[in-house]
Amino acid sequence: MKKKVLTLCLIHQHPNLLLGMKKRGFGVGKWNGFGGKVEPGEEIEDAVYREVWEEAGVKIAGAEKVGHINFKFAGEPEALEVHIFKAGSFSGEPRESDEMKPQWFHIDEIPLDQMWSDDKIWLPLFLAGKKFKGEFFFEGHDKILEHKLELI
Ligand code: 6U4
Repeated sequence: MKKKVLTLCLIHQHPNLLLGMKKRGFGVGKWNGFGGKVEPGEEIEDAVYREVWEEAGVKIAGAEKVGHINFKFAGEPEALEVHIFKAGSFSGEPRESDEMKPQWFHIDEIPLDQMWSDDKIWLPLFLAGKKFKGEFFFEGHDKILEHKLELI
C-alpha cells in the first residue's frame, strides 16, 4: 500500500496544550497539532520544525518523538504514516497562519469533540508522558472501524 509520511507536533507546557484550528486542507475544521507532509529528501525532525514554524509562527527548541500511528481509510489506496512529536519550549509568540489558528487549552478543557476521533484514544497517553504506536482504520473521517494502540 502506498503511504504518505506526515508529522504532527503538539506543544505541551503543563497544564496547557497548544493546538491549532485547521483552516484548510486535510482535517479542516478540527483542532489538531501542527504538522504536515515530509518533503522529499527532508529529515522527519526538520519537517517538524518547519511545519510548526509555518503553521504556528514559533520556533521549537527541541521535539521528542512520542508516537507513530498509521492511518488507513476505507476505499483509499494511500495510508498515512504519522510521526507524533512533543515540544516543550519554544521562542516567539504563536500567531495565526493561512493554515492554522493556534490557541492554548488547559488539559482539562481539550476540545476532543472537535478533534480527530483517534485523538481521544492516544492523547491521554501523550499527556501522561508515554510513548506509543498504533494503527487506525477509518470509514470516512469520523468513524473508526478498527484500531490497535500499544505502549513502546
Ligand atoms: P497541504 O500541504 O496544505 O496540502 P494538507 O492536505 O492540509 O496539506 P497537512 O500537510 O496539513 O495536510 O497534513 C495533515 C496533518 O493532519 C498532519 O499534521 C497529520 C495530521 N493528521 C492526519 N490524520 C490525523 C488523525 N487521524 N489524527 C490526528 N492528526 C492527523 O490527530
